[in-house]
Amino acid sequence: MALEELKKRQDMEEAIDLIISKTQVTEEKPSVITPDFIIDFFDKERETVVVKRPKKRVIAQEYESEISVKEKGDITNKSFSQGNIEGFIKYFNNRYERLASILQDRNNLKDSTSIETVKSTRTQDVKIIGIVNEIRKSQKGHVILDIEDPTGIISVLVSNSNFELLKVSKSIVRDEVIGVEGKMWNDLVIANEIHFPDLPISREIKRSEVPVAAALISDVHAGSTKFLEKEFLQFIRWIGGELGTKKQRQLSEKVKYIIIGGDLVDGVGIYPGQENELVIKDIHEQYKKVAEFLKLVPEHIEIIVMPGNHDATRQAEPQPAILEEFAPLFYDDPRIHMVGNPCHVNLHGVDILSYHGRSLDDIISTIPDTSYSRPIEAMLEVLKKRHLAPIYGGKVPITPEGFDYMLIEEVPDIVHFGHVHTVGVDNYRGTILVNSGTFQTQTSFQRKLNMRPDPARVPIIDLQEKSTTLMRFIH
Ligand code: D5M
Ligand code: FE
Ligand code: ZN
Repeated sequence: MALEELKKRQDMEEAIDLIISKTQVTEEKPSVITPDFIIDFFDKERETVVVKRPKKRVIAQEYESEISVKEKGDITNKSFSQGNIEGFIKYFNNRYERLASILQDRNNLKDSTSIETVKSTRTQDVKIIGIVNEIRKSQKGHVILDIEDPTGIISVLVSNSNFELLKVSKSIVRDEVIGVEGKMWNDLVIANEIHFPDLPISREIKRSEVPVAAALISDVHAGSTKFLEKEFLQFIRWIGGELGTKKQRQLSEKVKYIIIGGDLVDGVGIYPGQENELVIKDIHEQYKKVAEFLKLVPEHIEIIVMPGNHDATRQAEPQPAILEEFAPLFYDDPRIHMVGNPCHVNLHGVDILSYHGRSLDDIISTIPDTSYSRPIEAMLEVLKKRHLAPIYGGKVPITPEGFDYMLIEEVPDIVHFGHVHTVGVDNYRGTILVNSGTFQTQTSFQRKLNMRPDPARVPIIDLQEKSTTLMRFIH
């Protein structure tokens, strides 16, 4: 009667072959082939077939990618720096003109005048816009700012009795562009108000029309002994829909983009004694390691790769994309987009400004009340100044290009930084601020500085809902 059961199968010969081949390797091979055995066998086969069926399409696969990198904001393949005094002057003129024009758009600075006019006409009320040349404190506790525009330089005094303005003046840094309202007193301007270019108070919120999300990461530091390889793989597996609660998997289905904000690898020769903290001592091999991980990311996801200070490209900012000779596998993969630092990427109509964030070291060491443990506060300062690296000649090496790439001219919908290895998410005047943390645990250097990284946490931004979820891949 087993034969009757077999005959019911569409292709009897194939069915027999299948039974023979499969039963040879199992322990269930019965001495007599019964009808029940055949029914049972094909039931089990069916279960196996279900598992082998191609994975169901996820949400992000249903939509075409919409990605554009703003050419004008990316230094890759076009550094014109003259590296001389003229280049330097051109750079600061460009910075001044573009930031002054943002400040002039504000109602209270529309009628600002040049510093030369202030000096020559000796009017009582003064409104000026200038670059902060120097900041000093007088013996009596007044703050004195030397402000310069293309026509001249003037000293602005913030009185020791004006507590509110003194507080504001604490966040002023050298080389930024500010607006000042005040009154003349001898050769000094006594400041009443100080204005930063800042973001507009309100504007239209831009969203994607389709339900897609972006995962923002940075500071992977592959090659380092402190690289959290297991946790990074968990992240990749979550992206692939293999891990997480139902809700977390639903979110992973929307992920269509991964932006990597620099420090993909630990590099070599970045700091003294680094060789003792490297498991992979060849930078090509370090990039190969990252490429192997990225190969596991589902095909429909686009990956944007920006350099940081540990990556293989010039150190001075703006940085061109990671060089092909060090990371050829990245250039071979059509869904990997190699961009410079900083870069402006538009995804489904949403503007994202990504910057590695090295200037945060200068901001945190200069502005009181900013710290490595709360990166958003330092990022806010940068945003209000509408400049990613306002302090020239600090820890961040800046190449004086004729065009200031570090200026935040258009208001971004999302600002993505890394570098400080701590995570932060916030919203300021309609702009989402993210620091994407790291996949590296504390290094010996960071231990000496008492810097505590917050590793293996990844902000995911739903570009349609404009909401952020902070995933954790570490216990
Ligand atoms: O930097 C990660 C963080 O650690 C960042 O906030 C700077 C700090 N850091 C690391 N190395 C140094 C040195 N040598 N000097 C000053 N600050 C440092 P990352 O660039 O990711 O290593
Ligand atoms: Fe880093
Ligand atoms: Zn860094």
